Amino acid sequence: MSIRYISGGESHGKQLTSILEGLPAGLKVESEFVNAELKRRQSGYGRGDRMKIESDKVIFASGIRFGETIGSPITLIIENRDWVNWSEKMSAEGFPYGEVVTNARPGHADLPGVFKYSRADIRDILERSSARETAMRVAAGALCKIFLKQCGVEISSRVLDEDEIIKRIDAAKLNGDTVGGIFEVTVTGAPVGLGSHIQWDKKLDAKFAAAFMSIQAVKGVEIGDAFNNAKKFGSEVHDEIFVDADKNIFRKTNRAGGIEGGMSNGEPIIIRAAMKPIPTLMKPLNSVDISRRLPVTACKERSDTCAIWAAAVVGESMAAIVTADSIIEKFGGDALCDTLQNLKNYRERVERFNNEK
Ligand code: EPS
Repeated sequence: MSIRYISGGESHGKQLTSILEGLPAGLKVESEFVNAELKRRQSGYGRGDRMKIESDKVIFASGIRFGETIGSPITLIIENRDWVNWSEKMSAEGFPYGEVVTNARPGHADLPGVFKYSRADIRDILERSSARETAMRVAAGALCKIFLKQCGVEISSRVLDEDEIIKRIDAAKLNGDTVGGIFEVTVTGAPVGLGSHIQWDKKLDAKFAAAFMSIQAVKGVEIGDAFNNAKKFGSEVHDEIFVDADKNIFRKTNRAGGIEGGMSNGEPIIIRAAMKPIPTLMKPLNSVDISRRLPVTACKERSDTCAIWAAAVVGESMAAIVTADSIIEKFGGDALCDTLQNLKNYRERVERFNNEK
């Protein structure tokens, strides 16, 4: 990996912290853009009361001087406003305080987590499995987006069947239930040839799939119309290749979603992800109390009814991290001027190849 991103922080802990390493020196960055992206993640229909408490703002704690990256690891901090209500229950020192969570939620990390980490309090698991940490992915992704813009690459997203989902959220709220959905992220302007066919771990689609699957509650990922294409004939699926009067090679369709053979092919890259309904239900499902080993209903943590619009913004951020990583891997990432010059040379070389008479 050319870009390394790692984060720490519990949902109701003091703060989220992350280190983003690998962005070139000389990139002009502003906290306003990062904060605007953080705000986008916090909105969307079906979010819970927590989002009324939080108003996420980034703090740059290293790697940036006078508004420019300097090539060293970038440390990012987002403070949790809700910490004031949790400082005793989540204290790093002292004795256990507050109620122990023992009712596991079906579909959540709760049960496998307590087995794996040998914890008596499910809170020790749910605090980190929470989607709160995705705020930091968005901050890191925003910096990658700023870099990508310099490279002529833009990232956007949309939620599929929005009207239908909104109706389902209204019904779910009344029933104490939750709703999932599908979102789509599009990467435009990426040069042909990011990723590679030569090895499993170099394939660009594999990198996107892993990055998207790592988003909380995402259970399916497709590139282009993958699941639909699987039901069709090859002749209906593959994007035919044509040549125009000037001998330029082109295509009329993009059913492959911009990736062939594990490489970007110059078309927009389209990634879709299916999010299951959030496992925290206000009308909880049957479960077991892990301490008393008795049948109970699952715990009711304050939660969202649906977070699909937030997930779409997180998806954009993961796509930004993967795309920036692939660009830096191919074109270098010490000084921005070198990266951009290398990218320009490559784009020109590809253009000449395409125009070869
Ligand atoms: C979450 C539960 C809710 C969400 C939270 C993720 O938080 P709380 O338990 O404090 O009400 O609001 O999402 C965020 C805090 C966020 O920033 O996205 C969960 O259980 O995953």
